[in-house]
Amino acid sequence: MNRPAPLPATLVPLDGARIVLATLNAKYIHASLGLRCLLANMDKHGGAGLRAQTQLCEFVIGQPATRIVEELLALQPEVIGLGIYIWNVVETTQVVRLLKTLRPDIKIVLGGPEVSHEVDQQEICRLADHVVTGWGDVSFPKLCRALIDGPQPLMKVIAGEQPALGELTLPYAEYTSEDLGQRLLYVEASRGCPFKCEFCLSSLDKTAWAFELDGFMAEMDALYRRGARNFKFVDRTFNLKIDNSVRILQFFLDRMAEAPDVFVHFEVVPDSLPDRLKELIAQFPDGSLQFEVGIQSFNPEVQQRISRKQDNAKTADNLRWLVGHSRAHVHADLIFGLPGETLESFAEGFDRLHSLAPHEIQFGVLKRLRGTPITRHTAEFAMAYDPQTPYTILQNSTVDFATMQRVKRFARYWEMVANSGRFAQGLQLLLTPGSAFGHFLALSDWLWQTTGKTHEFAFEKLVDRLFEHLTRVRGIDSVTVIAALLADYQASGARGRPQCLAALLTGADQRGLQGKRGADRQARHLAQQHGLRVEMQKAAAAA
Ligand code: B12
Ligand code: SF4
Repeated sequence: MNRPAPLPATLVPLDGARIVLATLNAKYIHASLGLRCLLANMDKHGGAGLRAQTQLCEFVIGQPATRIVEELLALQPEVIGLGIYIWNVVETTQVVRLLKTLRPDIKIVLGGPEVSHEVDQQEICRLADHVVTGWGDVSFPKLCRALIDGPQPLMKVIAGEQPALGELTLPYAEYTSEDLGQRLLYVEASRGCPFKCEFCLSSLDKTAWAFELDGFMAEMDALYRRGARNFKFVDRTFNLKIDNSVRILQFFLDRMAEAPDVFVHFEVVPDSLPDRLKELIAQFPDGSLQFEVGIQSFNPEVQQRISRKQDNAKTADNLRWLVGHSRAHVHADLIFGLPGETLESFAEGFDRLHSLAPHEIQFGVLKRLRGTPITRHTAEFAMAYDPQTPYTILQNSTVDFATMQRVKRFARYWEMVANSGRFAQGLQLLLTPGSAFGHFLALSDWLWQTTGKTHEFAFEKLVDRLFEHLTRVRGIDSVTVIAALLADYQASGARGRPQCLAALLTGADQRGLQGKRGADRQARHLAQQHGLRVEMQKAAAAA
């Protein structure tokens, strides 16, 4: 869906605004919760009147830095606060460079996870006036007050205060009606994580803190009454405090009858799914609930090495239950490239996960996030990471560079073929019998050798490629393959003609398609809504 990015032309300077809070989101559909938290606390922690002097301004990566700067300067701010994340640090560095060249008098304040660690090693931090590390809800308003009214702050790097959550004003009233209608709404019932997985920034938190539940639920209700239907919980572990999880699930379940288009996404740890939760989960209708289940690795040795505590047997049971007894969409995450993991041990874990049949396997490659304790393995396992964002692993002592490249292509093709959901039947043929990982790696290697591409495959082209691979390379008889691919193709609703199916997509089929066009028109608006839903689901799962 091509939704317009927030066009600069719509940015009208707020009367009396002296502070601009800005960030570059990964896509338009992602609304920044972090900035809204800061905005909501301007008065409470910066003093009366500061909220009215602050304007929120969101951009999207890919927009030219000069345009962004032009728009920021047109707002005539005295202070610009920028939210810095792994996905925007490169582009925002250029924005700050331009701002400092054009208007060195404007105070630039940075914050966000990317600049909360290794501050002295980053060009963007060198260019800025101030960097707030960690939480910004209290420290940003205070800093702005000082920058505007004095006395001028002396410290460049400020450790963000971390108050009890009850001292924060909740940010949800800051979502506009445009946000409610067109974007994924991020919400948080808790912050922090008690677990210590070393690749993850949240491992530094050491504990989790819950927002006071009555107040939080009242905000969810207000959002819902204003028309919000797509909620993504950013809680690191939704199923930590089961009483709270139950109440939150019940809240959304109660609204399903009058609003069947409600969609809620949660991140869960896989080995804790008590019966109270299962009973509720089982009642959610199709398409309304999505779980992101972090597995990361099934290898006990690797799990222990990276301090990830996970009961693999319980994990498998719970996944089986979710897939078999609920209608929730289940996305399971795996990470390739962890220290000590080999291609073979990863393949074993992949096959184990695949046999549990989650709806999607999100195949990630290890990244060395700034500040994460995974660096303690760098020397022992010869971990070589790309120095450019997103700092992806290039090779280590158990996986050489060439193999890493192979697996990265696998991940890309997996997204295109398996996670696209367009090849249900074809995948049945492709991934069996034996090792699903082995079969898909063979397809991946073959696709790369024969096309040299990992992007820009038209669906029709992909159907033809699969046909060729399954018949010529795998030796499966063409009648079986065509039956599977034809079923997939027709289920997809696509209208082109892959070569291998051309003879079967006969005039009669085409007439059938034409006859359906009237109904199609009628269904178009439903399809648009569905498109938004699918995009929401995909976007929600992308973190
Ligand atoms: C939503 C999300 C996304 C969205 C993008 C959202 C957007 N706005 O565009 C999507 C799904 C696209 C995404 C993708 C990825 N993400 Co992500 N994502 C998140 C998530 C789940 C929620 C962010 C959030 O809203 N948090 C809640 C708010 C309140 O916290 P906050 O944003 O940190 O803001 C606070 C402070 O940072 C600070 N602050 C923020 N802005 C500012 C500005 C100023 C001026 C100041 C002073 C302070 C300040 O104050 C805020 C309030 O205390 C976090 C995990 C998490 N739960 O935080 C990961 C997280 C941000 N993502 C992470 C990562 C690694 C990724 C990926 C690389 C994952 C991958 N695929 O491998 C990709 C990168 C995408 C890309 N294109 O390159 C890491 C970030 C590491 C980093 N250094 O930035 C996180 C922290 C996860 C983790 N635990 O490791 N992600
Ligand atoms: S991977 Fe998940 S469980 Fe582990 S520290 Fe990060 S948020 Fe917590």
